[in-house]
Amino acid sequence: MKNDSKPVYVTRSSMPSFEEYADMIHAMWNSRWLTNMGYLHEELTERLKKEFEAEHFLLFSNGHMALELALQSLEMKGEVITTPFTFISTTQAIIRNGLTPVFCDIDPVRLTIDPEKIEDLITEKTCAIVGVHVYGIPCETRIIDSIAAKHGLKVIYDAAHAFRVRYMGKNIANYGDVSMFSFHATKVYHTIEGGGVVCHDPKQYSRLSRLRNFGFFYGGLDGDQLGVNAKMSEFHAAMGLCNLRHIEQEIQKRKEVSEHYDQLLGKAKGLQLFPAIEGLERNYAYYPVIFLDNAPKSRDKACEDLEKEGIIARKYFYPLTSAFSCFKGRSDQGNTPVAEDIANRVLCLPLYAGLSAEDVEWICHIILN
Ligand code: T4K
Repeated sequence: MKNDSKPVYVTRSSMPSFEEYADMIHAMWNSRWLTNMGYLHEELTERLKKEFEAEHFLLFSNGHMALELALQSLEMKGEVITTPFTFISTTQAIIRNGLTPVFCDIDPVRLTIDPEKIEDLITEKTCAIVGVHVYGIPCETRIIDSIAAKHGLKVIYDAAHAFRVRYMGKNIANYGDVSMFSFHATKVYHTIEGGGVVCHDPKQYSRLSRLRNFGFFYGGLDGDQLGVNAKMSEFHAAMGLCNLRHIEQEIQKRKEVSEHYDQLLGKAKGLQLFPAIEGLERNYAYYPVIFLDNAPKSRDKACEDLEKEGIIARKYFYPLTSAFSCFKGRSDQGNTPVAEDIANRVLCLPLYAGLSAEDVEWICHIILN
């Protein structure tokens, strides 16, 4: 039996060697050009444009600002159909733009917004659909994109978890009108703090590039957008450039850990694991497990038992964002029984490149007992 005093967290940031990072920041250190679209920022932008197979890509200080400004750049008013099964950032970005979230239920297998339920929620006030590729599971993009085209709605994907995900032969960034990625330290690919947006309309791209720089073009004199400071610094871009070199190995190691979990948990009755989805190339960002049995609070019991052994699994995403007190009076909680049920049963197990086989076995032993 395992006897290790170190906590095992839900994830652990991937890091280049100290020497590799120091080498990356060396020239910048001497030049004293630390931020404001510096050399490393521009180089990372070019690399990520290739990564996302996109013409229009912008870096941001974090994923939340990327999403909030992406929504602002679409200049919308009214209601946005969205999922409550997400991190609070998604809903906050909608509300902080003066838009009203209308919560749609999720698919019980994919855990993403249920396209069958979207059309019933469309009113004359609906302006957009905000889907979340939760845990790197793609939304049903083809159906959502066609519903949006039929009703003249914008489609925004919160792809915070979906770096390197491909779906139906395309990079996930190339669905919908705009996709936001988080490059936070807890993500598969990170820049410590950071975010990115892929969009397809050059006018929107231009607005967005001003919004992240106080509303004006860098070096310009007039600001025609109500912007903020959401620029990425050179230190963050340097980490991003280093981590990009290692992303293949990072994902491969996460795949191995995930497959080890699958082997040990796959035959257990009462556990729903990551869904098999045709056309999906995964990034192994999260390892969600759904406790299907009827025993009350079996997810909570498993979480407590793991914690007693120093294993910090996380209930991403409980509670639903529609239940957050800061949204009271700003939106209806919606009718989302599937999302509520999943939020009460889901647990994300530790998953990161250096997680040992012994730890995986110990975690599974605790869960299966
Ligand atoms: N949309 C969605 C769907 C999102 O999930 C998120 C963020 C966003 C939008 C907004 O993107 P950002 O603005 O964050 O770029 C974490 C992350 O802070 C957040 O990025 C993420 N989603 C959310 C799901 O999880 P916490 O409060 O659970 O993280 P924390 O600090 O408890 O860290 C979790 C574990 O990660 C720690 O136990 C250990 C490890 N860790 C953490 C940090 C901060 C590291 O190894 N290194 C670190 O530096 O929110």
